[in-house]
Amino acid sequence: MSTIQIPNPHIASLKIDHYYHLGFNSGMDLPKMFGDVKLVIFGGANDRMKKIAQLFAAAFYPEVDPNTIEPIGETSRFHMFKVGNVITCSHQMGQPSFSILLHEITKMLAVAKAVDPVYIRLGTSGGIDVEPGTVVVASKGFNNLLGTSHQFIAAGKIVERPSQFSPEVYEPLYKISQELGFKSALGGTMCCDDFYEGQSRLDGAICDYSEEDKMEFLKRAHEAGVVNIEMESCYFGAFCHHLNIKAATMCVTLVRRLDGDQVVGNTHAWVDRPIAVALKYAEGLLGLKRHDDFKPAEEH
Ligand code: R2B
Ligand code: URA
Repeated sequence: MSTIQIPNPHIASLKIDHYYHLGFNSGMDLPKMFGDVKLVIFGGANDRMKKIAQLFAAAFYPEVDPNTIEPIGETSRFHMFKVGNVITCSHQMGQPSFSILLHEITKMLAVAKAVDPVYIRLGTSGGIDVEPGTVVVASKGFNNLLGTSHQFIAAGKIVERPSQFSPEVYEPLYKISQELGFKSALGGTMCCDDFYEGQSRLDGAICDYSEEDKMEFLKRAHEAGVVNIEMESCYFGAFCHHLNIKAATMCVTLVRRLDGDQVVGNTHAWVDRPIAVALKYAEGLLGLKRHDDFKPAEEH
């Protein structure tokens, strides 16, 4: 058991560290506010993170009325909710946005002395060769050159960090997903910095490659071990691995990219699946009795 260790030596010289985008700072009584956090659930959208907070309240914290749950802190960028030992927080779209959230929330939880918090991203994705509605649990993140590292530029130099998730989190998630009867896969999740050209779609406003180029790349990605494609996992895996934070990404697929690019129809039933898996996983992690009977919406 340990708290998060922040390796940045410069933080110690700050009298107060302001977590600007979250609206909290290190001068607040963070141990009282966040010292009990055991699980942090991330996902793109504000309303989904509110719904997940409400579902966690109904499942594990019957003393909390789900209708009273509101975002805490600054809400212009991210929506953060705290229910019992759980934080849910939206990260919006893409690695740059998520990176800001990860730096600030992690420093905050370190000061709060939260013990071994587990980070899980629940999201959506495009599957390469799996049926829409498949729950994909990531073992590692791929960049869009098909390497398993995240590359970025810091102080004018390229930095590269391996992107890996934690077997002690992704293995149980995959097992639970199968036990709940969802089409499930465990493997690589590729991350791109945009939804259209970056993911080799043919339906963006600009497309300078051919359909053959797209198909060749998707097949090559599949052969390299990529199961699905989204926009956050590579950074997430690299950040958490670097700081020794237990983490996993679990994304449902909304489209089979070998068949097409457009995301159409009612995807709500699918989006509930990773949530159902996370709730079940949390039973063990939190060690709390379940009070709900949450079932994902039926497929139409
Ligand atoms: C999945 O869905 C979003 C794009 O529609 C993006 O945040 C992602 O990773
Ligand atoms: N999110 C993505 O980033 N890509 C998809 O294809 C679907 C959802």
